[in-house]
Amino acid sequence: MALRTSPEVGGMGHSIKRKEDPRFIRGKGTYVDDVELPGMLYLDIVRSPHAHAKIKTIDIAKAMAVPGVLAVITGQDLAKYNLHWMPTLMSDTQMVLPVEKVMYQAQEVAGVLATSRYAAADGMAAVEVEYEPLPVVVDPKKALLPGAPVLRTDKKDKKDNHIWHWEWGDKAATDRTFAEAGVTVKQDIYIPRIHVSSIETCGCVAHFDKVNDKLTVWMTTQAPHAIRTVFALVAGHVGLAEHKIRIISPDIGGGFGGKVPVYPGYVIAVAASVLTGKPVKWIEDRMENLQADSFARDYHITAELAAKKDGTLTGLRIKTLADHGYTDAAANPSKFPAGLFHVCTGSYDLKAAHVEVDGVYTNKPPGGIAYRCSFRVTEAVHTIERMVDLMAHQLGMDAAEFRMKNFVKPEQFPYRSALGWEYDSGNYGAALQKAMDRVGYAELKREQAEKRKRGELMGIGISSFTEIVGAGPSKHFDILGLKMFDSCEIRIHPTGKAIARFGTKSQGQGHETTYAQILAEELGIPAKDIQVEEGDTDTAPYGLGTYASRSTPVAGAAAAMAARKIQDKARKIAAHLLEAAPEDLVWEPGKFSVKGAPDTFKTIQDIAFAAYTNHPQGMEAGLEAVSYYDPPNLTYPFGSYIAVVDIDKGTGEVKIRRFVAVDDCGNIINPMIVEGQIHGGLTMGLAPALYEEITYDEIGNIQGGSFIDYLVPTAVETPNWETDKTCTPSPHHPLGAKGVGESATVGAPVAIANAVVDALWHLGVRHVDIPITPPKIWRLLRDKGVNE
Ligand code: MCN
Ligand code: CUN
Repeated sequence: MALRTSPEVGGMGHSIKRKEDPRFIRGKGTYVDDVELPGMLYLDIVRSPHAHAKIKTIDIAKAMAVPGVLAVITGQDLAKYNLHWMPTLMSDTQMVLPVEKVMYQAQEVAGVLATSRYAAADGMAAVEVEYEPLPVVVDPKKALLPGAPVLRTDKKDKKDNHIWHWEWGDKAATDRTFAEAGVTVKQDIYIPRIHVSSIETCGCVAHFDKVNDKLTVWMTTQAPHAIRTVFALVAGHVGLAEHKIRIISPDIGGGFGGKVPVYPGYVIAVAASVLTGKPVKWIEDRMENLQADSFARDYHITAELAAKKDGTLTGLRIKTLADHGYTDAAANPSKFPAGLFHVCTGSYDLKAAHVEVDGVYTNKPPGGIAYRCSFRVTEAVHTIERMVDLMAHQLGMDAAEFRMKNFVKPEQFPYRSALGWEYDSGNYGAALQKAMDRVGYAELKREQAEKRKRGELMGIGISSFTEIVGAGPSKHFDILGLKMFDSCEIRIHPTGKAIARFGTKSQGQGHETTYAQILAEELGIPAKDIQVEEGDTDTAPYGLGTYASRSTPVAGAAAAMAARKIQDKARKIAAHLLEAAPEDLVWEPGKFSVKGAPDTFKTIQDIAFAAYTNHPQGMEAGLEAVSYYDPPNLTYPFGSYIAVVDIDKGTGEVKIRRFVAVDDCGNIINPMIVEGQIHGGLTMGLAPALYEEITYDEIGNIQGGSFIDYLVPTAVETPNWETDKTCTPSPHHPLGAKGVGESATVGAPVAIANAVVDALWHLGVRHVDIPITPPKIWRLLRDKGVNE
């Protein structure tokens, strides 16, 4: 993309430094825990040691005797106001605090309110709860067997643990592709439970001002407006109306999807503040965050892929069990209980496909949030890229050549996938070719063949993923009925400086910089003169928030549209000032000049001043605009990643020697920020590929509930990422941009998994589930007789 603005203006394409960083790197950010209010109380939470148990008694006497402890809040207390249950984003129900039984280990059992954080913790430890253990259901397959204990006894008519069945696609046509196929492959794939590990845990400060009847909540949320509406809907009956609720998301230390849901802690803090009239702070500790907040993935997939003998792919069939824990609290668009999993035909031109997913209850914390992933696209990409690789190897074809043969071709865009998505634009072959050139693909293949002769284990793995971001068009996308538009409101001040407010909320992505750059591009006002604000529901226009890489596709588009409204008005003011007809003016970023007389012009700053001092009679004063943007389609960024791995035969350790990532997110606003997004995303993709997993033992004890055994990669484990890009603009986005915040996390794990299988294929290995740990590979090698 050619640059249209100077570095001083800093429009699109300039790697200007992040405006928020001077604050962050000096430790001067304001996070929730930095909020201190006079008379503030502290909340700590008693949690269950059992995965499934009746609560017989809760004895608070000893806790109340702890100096500083003011109250212990139980489910019984909340039940008086009918606040002991709350709705989830998927219209299921979730306990705020239990009355009868607990459903997973680390579930909230009671809240302890005290005058200091320490007193709250001591009080928490002194609450005595007597439990009666109940049979625990951990395995979703067993949960569906007849005779399995029914978990949701709160639901009157529920006789099993099945939540929903969902299917999509043409079953008959898909079955036909399999009946007529020359080759088919079938594979069970488990995508394990993982958890985001943001630097900042979740928390809030709730302050109910009894004088003004107004509730203000500073909270770690990615979606402040939606949360305000949910609070109003849930607590309307106790007098909390929406105009009396103000949600403020201050600086956030990483969201990654984990800060989309409403957690019981927030609600208990709000209830405590409403009851006491005092501000109440609740901040999770690291283990609470890891053990009790919503989880991601946990998909048990069986996939089948069909092709002709010549290697032309034809059909895809998938059956999946989705482990949702004890409640379906997934953060998906309402219409799609399995998120956007049905983008699983990926980058390939398939004739037909059919997907089935069944949601299941187990005694685990709620699952189904998207860990840096647009609603299950990671699961979809992992499945199709694993299957395509399997098919290529099965046919004895080169994995890159096989992909090239089956890609949706550039001339097919806009392309309607077998499962009904309309991909906006793409050039998959170009991205893969670039990655192959960069990594030296042919040379690596030769090296691999030689090493194999010597008994060394080396693998090359490809992932040519298609992402789907920017939810979404109101026709299909809503959350609890709220359409997934987003917004931007711009006010230009008389001196030509501006403030712009958005319905999204940055958690580290750099919105203060990149939104200002969009406006600089559209208006020619330097990015440094534009203040960007998000996250305060009293001031920002309504929007659905930041997740699923939707900020650029949706709110970024709103910014462009609002700026164009301003430009329209500015043209009229300029015409008035220049005594010319509006249509005789030419715009270039920052000024209007008279056609044919480029020296006769007015700058946007002149125009802004005139909007308040000398506007045309009959025109309203001021220079501001708002846009609520309903995207006509999603955006489909894509990329090709190539991982080169060496496997240590003695230890089973996988070493990533090279990793080349070619990404395409259309036109780029800030190349440095995009590069940072991809670097971070790749490391977050490495994490589940090799390290991160949460499992449970047979009685529901969490394994991996602390950083001792939940392995988050550090700089030491992280290879040198080699990044590159292609640029295929989105045809429908006003700036030609696509989202990019999650691409790398979506695309990376399966490149590594494919590389490992490639290294072991000649030994008869067809698949390895992630995380690919040394013991897993060591055992495989032992079974194949490679080591002793
Ligand atoms: N960008 C750009 N040009 C493009 C696309 C994006 O310059 N063509 C810039 C954007 O302007 C923005 C950043 O890249 O500054 C990410 O933009 P986008 O892809 O629109 O994603 P969002 O801003 O909506 O961010 C959400 C995405 C998600 S869903 C997760 S999860 C994630 C991610 O961003 N969480 C993050 N990246 C994160 N980065 C940080 N530091 N912290 C998180 O919690
Ligand atoms: Cu999908 S994790 Mo991000 O959508 O906040």
